[in-house]
Amino acid sequence: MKFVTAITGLILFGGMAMAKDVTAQIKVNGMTCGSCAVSVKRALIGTKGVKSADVSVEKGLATVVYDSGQVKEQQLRDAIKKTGFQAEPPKETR
Ligand SMILES: [Cu+2]
Repeated sequence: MKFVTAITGLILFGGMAMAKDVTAQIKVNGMTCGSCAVSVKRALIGTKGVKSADVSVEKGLATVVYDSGQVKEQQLRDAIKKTGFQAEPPKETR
């Protein structure tokens, strides 16, 4: 029984290492009211791998929690761009 428990533990741990939740803060330009934020939020939540999205019009910022094993930050920016708003490129690109 101890052996089985050890194997199960390894499988669970391995799965967790592959699917990593990442929080990204993406600057979004062009939002003017609450419904702008809602459309950005909907686009993000509708993207595969996104766990949650919080969009602030005041800050012009989208805070997205996503599974890095399923979706990349670039795809989140593309989803934002499809709604007609501008997602600023990440600052740390050098
Ligand atoms: Cu609006």
